[in-house]
Amino acid sequence: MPKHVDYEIILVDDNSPDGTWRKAVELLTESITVIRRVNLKGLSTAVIDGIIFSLKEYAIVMDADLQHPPKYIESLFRKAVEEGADVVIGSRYMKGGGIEGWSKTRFLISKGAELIAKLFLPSVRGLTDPMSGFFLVKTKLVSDNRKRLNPQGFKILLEILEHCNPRKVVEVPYIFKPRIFGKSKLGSKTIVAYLIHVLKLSGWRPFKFAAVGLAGTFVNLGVLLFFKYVAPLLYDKLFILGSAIAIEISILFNFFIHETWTFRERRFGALTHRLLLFHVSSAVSAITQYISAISIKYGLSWNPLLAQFIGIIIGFPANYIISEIGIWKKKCV
Ligand SMILES: Nc1nc2c(ncn2[C@@H]2O[C@H](COP(=O)(O)OP(=O)(O)O)[C@@H](O)[C@H]2O)c(=O)[nH]1
Ligand SMILES: [Mg+2]
Repeated sequence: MPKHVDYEIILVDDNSPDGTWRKAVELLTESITVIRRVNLKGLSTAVIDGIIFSLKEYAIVMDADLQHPPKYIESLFRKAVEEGADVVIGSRYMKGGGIEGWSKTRFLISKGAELIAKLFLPSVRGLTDPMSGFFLVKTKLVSDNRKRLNPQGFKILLEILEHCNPRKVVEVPYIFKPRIFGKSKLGSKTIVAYLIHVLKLSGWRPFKFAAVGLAGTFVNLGVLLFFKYVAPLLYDKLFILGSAIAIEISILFNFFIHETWTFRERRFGALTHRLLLFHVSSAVSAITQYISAISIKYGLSWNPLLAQFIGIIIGFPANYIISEIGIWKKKCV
């Protein structure tokens, strides 16, 4: 640490069977604290407990196995002071950063996880390494928002970014060192837990979106049935027009529900702009709905179920991805 900086080291150990806490206690000095937890396990709660224990202004979170080299502590700290940042992330993926000793598979898993986080969580989109475990945070930000945090799994930084509303987040590069002893905890269980964690952080938005899409399909069918019995002209002679109207009504219905429910806190910019883009994003679904309506009506060689199926397989992801990253892409504050 730079000489003038007042610091402490807090080690949070969950009663490791190898006796880590006992070894650490032997090293105790005034600036070292060892927290031994016997009833709780898990990296994320350990990180939060360590941060909240400290009365200092900033906390730097780092792995205990030196894969996060201590030599970068100074650059994290300096950046926080210079930029007045609430969070400074040690990034492996920005210029100057890197990873030593990872297999291709491990790299791909990490990148895939990052992509998923960026699709579902707008607060992490501008960052190069939101999955980092090496970061600085203002301790007050975490203690003030402790109730909103649901620390599970390994990715506590995502939780802090999404729930603590940091005003300024910046990154500095670092090189992640290879693991020397033992085995990584990363396995299929960790990956599934991660996916559930990100979905939860997103407020289960993809499921809400799918539910609205399903409701929209029923609206479409409902309008067609309405025409059949109440305005038969639009069903018999002018079916193409009738079907187009039914599709437009279902698009408007979906848009309205997304505006007021699915993406309620993300109505950023002009409504007309969002509405126009939503029509574009619905194009694939709309075309397949149109084909299936026509094939039901005229009994064409097109199987209406097949048309609907294609609509769901291609149309839904297109509709959803454009909505997430193009239409309701920002929280409006
Ligand atoms: N207190 C606590 N620390 C943990 C727990 N699981 C992992 N850690 C720490 O988290 C850091 C990262 O874990 P590690 O297995 O090295 O992950 P990897 O480097 O990404 O494979 C290490 O320093 C561990 O000591 C836990 O359940 N409790
Ligand atoms: Mg490690």
